[in-house]
Amino acid sequence: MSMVPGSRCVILGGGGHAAVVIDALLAAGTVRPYAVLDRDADPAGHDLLGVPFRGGDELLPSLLQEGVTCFIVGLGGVGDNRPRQLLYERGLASGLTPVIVRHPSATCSPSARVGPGSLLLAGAVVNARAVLGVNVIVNTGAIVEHDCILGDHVHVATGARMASTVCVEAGAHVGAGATIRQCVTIGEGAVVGAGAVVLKDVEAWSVVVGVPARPLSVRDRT
Ligand code: JB2
Repeated sequence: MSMVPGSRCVILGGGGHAAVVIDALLAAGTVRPYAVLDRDADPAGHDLLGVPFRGGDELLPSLLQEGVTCFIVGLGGVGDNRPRQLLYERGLASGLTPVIVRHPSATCSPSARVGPGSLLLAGAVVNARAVLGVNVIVNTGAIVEHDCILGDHVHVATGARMASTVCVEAGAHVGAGATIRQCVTIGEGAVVGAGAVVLKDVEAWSVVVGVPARPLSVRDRT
């Protein structure tokens, strides 16, 4: 989704991941990071990399009045992508447009499709014909090879690598430095532990760890 350069953008969440997102936005020089909303922030006079904290998500309507037109989910997390999904839905419900963020050092094939609100952070690679849903994170230095399909709200963490034609279903998390063999499916809501090497399909809502990856536990879906 292309935005008018300089459009005022609010970042939802104000921790470490949000700082990385603001860096990427400033480097890309497209939309303008205008305000940060954070559940726990003390808004008085504080900022994140020069972007002022304003308060909690209940301020979204008043930011619209100030001319904010777009949003980015700045919440990251390790494992559970449901809080990110809820924030994305909150941003949409407020009438704002989700922005695609692409750090200038990220490589994205012209034949790839990237959904609204997705983030391609520094050094990420998204190769030919890959398809990314909405609110996906391809974090720093992660590689999504050709013909991979990533569902909505998936997070591919720092340095993870997926060979070609991998399918990662909605809400799943691929941990930092993990490697996924070609043609493997990672089921909905599943978590792949950091550094795991996944050689076969992973059941939905399960957690796998190790080399080669083996089931560790089953997640609560609620
Ligand atoms: O519903 C929310 C909400 N829930 C938590 N709305 C808003 N607006 N903000 C929310 N937050 C805020 O997100 C918390 O109050 C906190 O300030 C921030 C999360 O910051 P933290 O640094 O704990 O996590 P992160 O999500 O920025 O980063 C995690 O994920 C990254 C991918 C960490 O694990 C990082 O190490 C990791 N690189």
